[in-house]
Amino acid sequence: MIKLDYKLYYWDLPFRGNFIQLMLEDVGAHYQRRDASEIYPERSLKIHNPGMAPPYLYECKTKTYFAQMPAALMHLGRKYDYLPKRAETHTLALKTILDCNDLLIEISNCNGQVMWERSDWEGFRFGRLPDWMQVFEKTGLSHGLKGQRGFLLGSSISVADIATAALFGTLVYSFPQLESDLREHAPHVADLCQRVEARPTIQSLLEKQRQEYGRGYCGGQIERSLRKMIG
Ligand SMILES: N[C@@H](CCC(=O)N[C@@H](CS)C(=O)NCC(=O)O)C(=O)O
Repeated sequence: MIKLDYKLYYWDLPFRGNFIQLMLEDVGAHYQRRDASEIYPERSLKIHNPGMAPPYLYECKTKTYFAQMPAALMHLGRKYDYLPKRAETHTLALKTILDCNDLLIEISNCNGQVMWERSDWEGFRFGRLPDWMQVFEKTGLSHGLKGQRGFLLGSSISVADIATAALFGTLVYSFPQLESDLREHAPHVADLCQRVEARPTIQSLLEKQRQEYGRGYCGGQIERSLRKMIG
């Protein structure tokens, strides 16, 4: 029997869980995906290193849990050498993951606390969303993305590329109407997401997931509200 390296606790949806899962796939870790309800909410305060909400990453060797998606991804980045070496780009890797998480909060209207209204959605889609896309595009262009080559922060893959693909690759798969927005405002990032999604283990995971979850994104009423706006 293969010894497990990690367990990832999340829901049957890509949203925040895929940031960690794409990374686990790309580094070839042995892991299981488990339902978030095994921890959340009853055990959230009882685990070692308690955390408020899924995703939770459990590291088998150290019997340690990590909540907060950016923290879990940085932990894996350090362990598997997926962090840029220079101080600036190392910090930008964390900044990119935090940008992704901010954008998830914005898209889901504060993790689903408020449903989208038409005027707010249009302000977001035609204002902040293009600005966010350009933040990633400009970061890539000044650090390593070129034509069909390169990565967001240099010549080798880092956690920033995994996070960028988990963000925009998932978004445009779940909402194909947003693909032209990404192409218009961040063409190199759109290509980068395709290249990351085509990496062999990531590709086979995504094929399986997409058969299983369809175009599901963050679930619940907030996904219905998003679909009403975009559709
Ligand atoms: N900042 C946290 C946010 C976690 C979060 O909002 N998780 C969602 C699923 S993506 C959830 O289940 N929230 C329930 C809650 O906050 O009680 C992270 O980045 O991991």
